[in-house]
Amino acid sequence: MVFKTSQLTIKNLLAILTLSFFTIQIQQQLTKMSKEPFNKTILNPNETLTRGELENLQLRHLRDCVRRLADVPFYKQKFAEHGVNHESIRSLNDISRLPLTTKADLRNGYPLGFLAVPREVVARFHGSSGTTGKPTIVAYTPDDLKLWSELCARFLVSGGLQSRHTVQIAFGYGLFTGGFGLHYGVERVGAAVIPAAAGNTRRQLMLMQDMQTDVLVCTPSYALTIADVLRNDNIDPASLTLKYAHLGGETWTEQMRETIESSLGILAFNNYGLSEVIGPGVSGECIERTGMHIQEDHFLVECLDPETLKPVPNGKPGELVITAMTKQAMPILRYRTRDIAVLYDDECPCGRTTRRMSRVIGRSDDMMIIRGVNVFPSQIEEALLRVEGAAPHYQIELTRPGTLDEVRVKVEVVPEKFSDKLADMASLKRRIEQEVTTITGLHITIDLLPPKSIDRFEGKAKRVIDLRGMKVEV
Ligand code: DLL
Repeated sequence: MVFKTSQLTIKNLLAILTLSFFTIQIQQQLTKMSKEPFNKTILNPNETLTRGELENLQLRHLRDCVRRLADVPFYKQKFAEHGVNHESIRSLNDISRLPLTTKADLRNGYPLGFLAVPREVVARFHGSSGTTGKPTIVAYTPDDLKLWSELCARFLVSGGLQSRHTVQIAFGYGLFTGGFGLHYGVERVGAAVIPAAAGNTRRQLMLMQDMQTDVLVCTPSYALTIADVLRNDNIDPASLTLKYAHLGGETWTEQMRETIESSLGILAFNNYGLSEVIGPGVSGECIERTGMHIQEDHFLVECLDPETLKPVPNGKPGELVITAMTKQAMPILRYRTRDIAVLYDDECPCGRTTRRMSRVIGRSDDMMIIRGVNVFPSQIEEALLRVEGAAPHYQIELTRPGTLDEVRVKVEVVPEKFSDKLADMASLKRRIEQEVTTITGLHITIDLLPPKSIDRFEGKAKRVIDLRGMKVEV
């Protein structure tokens, strides 16, 4: 799908960011209500380098990375086409001379075409699920695994983790990088891990109560599912010892954060990453929650217009393109993540000097073009959660009855507001539709559903049901 940067979309995105800013202020108030004094330790001195020191280190890492990639067939050919080698990288700006890498390139190299070390040196494989049924395989040497734990430990510590804590990991353990990545990150901090894995929500709650879990690690949608069961079973969140959650792996909004925090009585921190680059550990929030600090000593992050592939002006949303410079088994150059976010380079009061990224606003490939307007699912979520009575459980259904995309949003009503009075439900529906129009500029039909009618998620949520390929009667 082609990304069209329409005026309206940029306006909408800026509106989201402005709103997020105010929500961040509220979040900071909440921080003061933390259940224990917040530990502001910074794990690695590289997180506080001056810009000059950092750029010198990055340049060394980038040149070394290009040198190590020269024998990987894909890059060997691309370097020849672009007329570059490691010696042509004289400044960080020279990154624009290097080739981009896409998911399709990795797929063409399936399974191990991008391996940059002899296979005997590999210590672990992971993979990300793909639309083709075959995962994209990624590989790690023992040093890569050490680095990965260190990077996860950095963001965990920046979000309050201390060695005396007990951490319950409710991510899938398997090819998915979430479970193992966070597991070793927690161990690196010296905290205790409960490798609960995803699913069996009542058992998760039992473990949380019996083992006095301090920190929960999972996807935001699974945190919401856990909060739902807690409320269903009439468990008082104050009876839990839970203090923090480190959530990532999928897009979520500030409104969703508020819901998770208030229903579990915790502080929830966002962290970001992707398997092709390393897994979780690319960036994560500190206590200030003014964006996720990027681990810039290992990753070079560009923010490009997805259509022109030129850098977007500072502070504007664009596609993140990431170079993993220091990985041994599978370094990657300029990987097109498809994730749309904004980069911030102003000072953060936490003391880290690294640039930060906003939460992911959407993906250039899940952007919907509805009657010519670009809409991201996160904008719809934001609108829903602004209306009292709408639950954070929804599904966006895309159809194409003629030549244009049509959208319907199915959203659950919270149990306290669900009523058999038609007038009440009609008024709620109207208020939601108005809010969606304010944020997206479009009239989108809302279908209200009774509580608990939409499937709950244990891993990443599936919010968009795309029926455009199928014949649909409407
Ligand atoms: O989801 C790695 C991860 C696991 C990150 C656990 C954080 C926590 P993949 O399965 O390869 O890897 O999916 C990567 O997930 O390109 C984003 O679109 C999305 N994503 C990851 N973290 C976030 C986040 C893992 N915090 C894809 N906010 C990425 C929004 C996220 N989207």
